[in-house]
Amino acid sequence: MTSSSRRDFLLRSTSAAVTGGLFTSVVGATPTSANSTPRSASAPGLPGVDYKPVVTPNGVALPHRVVDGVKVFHLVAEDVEHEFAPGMTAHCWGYNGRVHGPTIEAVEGDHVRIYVTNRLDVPTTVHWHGLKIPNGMDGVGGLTQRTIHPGETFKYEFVLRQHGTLMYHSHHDEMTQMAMGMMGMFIIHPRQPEAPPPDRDYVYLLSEWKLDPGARRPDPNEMMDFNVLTLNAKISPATDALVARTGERVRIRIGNLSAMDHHPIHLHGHSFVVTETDGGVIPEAGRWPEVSVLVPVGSTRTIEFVADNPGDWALHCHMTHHVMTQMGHGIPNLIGVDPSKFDEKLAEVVPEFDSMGMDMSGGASMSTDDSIPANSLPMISARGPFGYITMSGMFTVLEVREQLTNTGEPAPYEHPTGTVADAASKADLEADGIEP
Ligand SMILES: [Cu+2]
Repeated sequence: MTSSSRRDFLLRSTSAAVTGGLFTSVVGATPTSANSTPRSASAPGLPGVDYKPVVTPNGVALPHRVVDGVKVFHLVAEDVEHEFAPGMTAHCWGYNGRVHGPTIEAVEGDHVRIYVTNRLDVPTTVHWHGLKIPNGMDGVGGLTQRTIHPGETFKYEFVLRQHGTLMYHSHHDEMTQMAMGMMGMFIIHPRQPEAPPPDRDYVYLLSEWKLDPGARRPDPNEMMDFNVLTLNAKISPATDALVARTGERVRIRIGNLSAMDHHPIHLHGHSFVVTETDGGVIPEAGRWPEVSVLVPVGSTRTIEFVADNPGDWALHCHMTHHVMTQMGHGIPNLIGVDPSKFDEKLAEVVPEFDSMGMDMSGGASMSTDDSIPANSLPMISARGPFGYITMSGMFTVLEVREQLTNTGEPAPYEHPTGTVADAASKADLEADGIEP
């Protein structure tokens, strides 16, 4: 199909969809703003009028301009020097100077045109994961298009016929290009929402990497032992916290484009329901309460809940090795071993060695300790108000507060008296008949 016939096809498809009834219910839909005039289903959806923009923690939205009623985006595939957390960077591949790429956000019925410029040294394509689009726009190298050669700019163009939490990623030399970071989220808001938008609408993309201590390139050949597990390409303590005021309705959209691992994402202190997958909205009768949601590779899951429990609540992958960073796994099991002769023996070969004070943090300091290898981080995260938090990787915190400051920044959580677990007193033990 030539580009002009393709455009005709797109235009015909749009008008057919409108006259055919697909969008009939939203033609002339009144936007949420009270003063605005009714707008047609094919008018480009406006932020703040037709939709409430999502928040991508540690990320950004891809800007667009409107040309003759079409939303025009531009993705640039390129080398990116990416920081996973202070002290750990890598030469990755991403889009528009970022790993992962910026979040694309639009509205059901929008006509979008997405230019993709390839500034890499290798051919690539972009696939629009979960989108119901013409086959030739699907971005599968060799199958639905020829690849975008270095220096070329391709044009993808389609009408958004659905709403939901979707994704985009390279679909050429997938194993390498996705392992290098070439992915992002694609959010399509409903033209006419069934319910008011949530107070908070967060977006995460999960991924996994192999980055050996000292290495500067992720290793795409890894298929088992991923050692950097990320939320929006960041590891704790660099993951932004989520924030909510008590009583607010919170939505968290989670996509997973890891190479090999599903991730059970677990939220503390609340229960939630899964409201949609990348296949669409789950009917209310088909939802049930959960505190963990398994996000399979190549899928999205959207959860919603009311933040009704103030405090600092962990949000993390429940696979315990996925909240470690750069953990080595070829280690003998020393649990229960008597280490008393250990230092003596080891001192014969490593004179300076002292096992006292060894822990999994790799030492008390995070970044000033030059005894850890270059471009590496301790396996676990950072200091919390009560000491070391023994999680890194796919871990962040949901900060729920009764009040937020004017800037929206939460103050440190102050636990009401008597609500923090602590050492039991002698009187407690005696009163309850507990013998430690
Ligand atoms: Cu995981």
